[in-house]
Amino acid sequence: MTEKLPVLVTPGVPDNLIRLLESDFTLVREPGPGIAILVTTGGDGADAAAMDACPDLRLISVMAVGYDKVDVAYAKARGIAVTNTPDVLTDDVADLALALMLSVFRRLPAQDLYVRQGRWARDGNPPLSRSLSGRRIGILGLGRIGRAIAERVQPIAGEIAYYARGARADAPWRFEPDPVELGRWSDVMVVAVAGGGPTKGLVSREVIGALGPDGVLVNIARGSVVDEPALVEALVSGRLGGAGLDVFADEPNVPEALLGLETVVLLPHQGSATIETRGAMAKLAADNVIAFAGGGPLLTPV
Ligand code: 8YV
Repeated sequence: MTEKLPVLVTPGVPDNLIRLLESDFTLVREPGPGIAILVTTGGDGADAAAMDACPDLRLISVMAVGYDKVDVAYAKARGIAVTNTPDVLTDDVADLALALMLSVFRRLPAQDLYVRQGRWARDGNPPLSRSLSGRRIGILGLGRIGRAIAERVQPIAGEIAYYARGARADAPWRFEPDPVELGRWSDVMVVAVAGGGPTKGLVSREVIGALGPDGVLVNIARGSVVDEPALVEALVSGRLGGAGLDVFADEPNVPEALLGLETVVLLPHQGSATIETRGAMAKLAADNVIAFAGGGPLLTPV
């Protein structure tokens, strides 16, 4: 009987992915020689030290579309392939971006609490909220997820514009090469760029200021893309009208000053967190491992 290949799995790897691998591979939790495959998540990643702890590493399979916590340059220098799980989560993440826009403008969490606390019967109708329909929507990043968000919001938006590293010839929306100008133009800015060094702090204090007291920021990408201290200051002072945040700079820690703001909707990184999508992500991450072990082409190399 051929010996099962060892696969190093990081602590964040969920049970559904473990179950897909455990019958064909020997899953291990400690690094060491002889381990050619590492399975990780977007949150766990794999840095140079993790790769060096496995001198025989040849594949890193990431169960996430965002691989900003994987040192890809070091992996490539070491001849280690990296795969992620794009496409299978696009719809859920884009759905949640729309849900966050509606939640902030219509104050859905505060309205729900108003009813649950008996205040409707005691105090009458709550304060009016604001319309999302007809607004100017700025999409920061027009990759698969940014494009899916634009397509979802188009039927209700007034106008859509986007920022990207370059204009997209097939995009029917206005291209704005300056994130600050996009912020100035937008009623809502949706952050949809990939995380990592090139986009760190892209939503700067200046961009936040340009969005202004009637502007709303929605972030379903990575906390690292936003100057979080500047965001908190602007929300607390009212210099930014509101925010819908699914990601944060130091998850699971959320700035204390945000917890009491009714202008902010806070989610615990739920973009892809549905039974259906996490199942599809786990299968794709496992299929990359199985393809590698079988000597075949990888399904989704980065
Ligand atoms: C992951 C995500 O679940 O795919 C991504 O990039 O952000 C989520 O789908 C998250 O990275 C947790 O590992």
